[in-house]
Amino acid sequence: MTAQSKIKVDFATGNLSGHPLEQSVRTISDMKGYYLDERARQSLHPKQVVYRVQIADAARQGEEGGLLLGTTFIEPGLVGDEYFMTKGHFHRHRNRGEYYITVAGTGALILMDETRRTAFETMSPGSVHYIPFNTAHRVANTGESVLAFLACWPSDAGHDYEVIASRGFSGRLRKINGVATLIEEP
Ligand code: PAN
Ligand code: ZN
Repeated sequence: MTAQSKIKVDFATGNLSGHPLEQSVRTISDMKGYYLDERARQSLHPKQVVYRVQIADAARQGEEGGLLLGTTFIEPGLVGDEYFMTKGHFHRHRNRGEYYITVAGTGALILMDETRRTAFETMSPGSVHYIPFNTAHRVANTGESVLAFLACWPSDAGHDYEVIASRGFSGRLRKINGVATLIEEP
């Protein structure tokens, strides 16, 4: 007996299709507090999309032993000299890792361990990134086109946005003389 998979990935764009599929959107107004230059953020249209996330079989969230698959699409753009980026999070269960696989565009995966040491890996189509447990992760689009990446993570990992929302990462990825540069926060 053969069964047809219900979800498909378009490897040109990263787009997931089929069902069940859950989609969420983060706009400029959702990103209040995440950028250094708050006036630059306010000068952009509040409904401007920063990123979208598609999650296959999101009902599995919280299920021990399962895996989730999603695609994130980050628009190109800047808030001051900071790139459009995801909010970033630790997993609520700190001992849960994750894979990111870049499909389209160019970007940077910013990683911060629990001692607040921050580093980044460059992302381009085909690049595979392992996010170890106990590590906060955020992605910035450093290119001129949409950055799309697939993610696979344990369904019971959960998302803890609190630490990043209140303290941020210890470094910000900024476009300095045209180059993505990690600037340590004072
Ligand atoms: C990803 C992220 C996605 C959006 O699926 O959730 O890229 O980023 P934020 O969750 O930080 O807004 C993932 O890391 N899941 O665990
Ligand atoms: Zn994650």
